[in-house]
Amino acid sequence: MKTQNVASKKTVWMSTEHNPPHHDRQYAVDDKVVLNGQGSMCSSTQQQFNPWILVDLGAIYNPTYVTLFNRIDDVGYRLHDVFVSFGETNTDFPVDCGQYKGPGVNTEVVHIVCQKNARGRFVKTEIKGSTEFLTLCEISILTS
Ligand SMILES: [Ca+2]
Repeated sequence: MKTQNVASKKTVWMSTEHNPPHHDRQYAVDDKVVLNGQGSMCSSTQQQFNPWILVDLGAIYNPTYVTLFNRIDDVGYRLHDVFVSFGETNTDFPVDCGQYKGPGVNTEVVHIVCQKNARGRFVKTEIKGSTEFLTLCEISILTS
């Protein structure tokens, strides 16, 4: 079966936005992974406690795995203690996909294989338990 990135060009929300407009939330789903210095053209929150990026897939899907593209140029270690979960509303995310302990390295591509029967419309990617920037150049959510 052909896999499909159901996050592509969908609507994204972030807990905060670092240095607008260089890290706009839509960069996370624009189908591009760009090396542009200072992580620009990658989505990034401010440095804050429990930062998150939320993708609205527009309909309910059964994702197989989620792929996170870390920033390319520098400070890749900021990606750590990441939890990906799903919900059918944008306020509650009861379905775990999986997690990534990290710390990441520059250019790292993180595949998180979802637990079986993971299902939802809203996908939350969150660094839990830390005050950190959450910077992602792309989020792919694959269904088959
Ligand atoms: Ca991108």
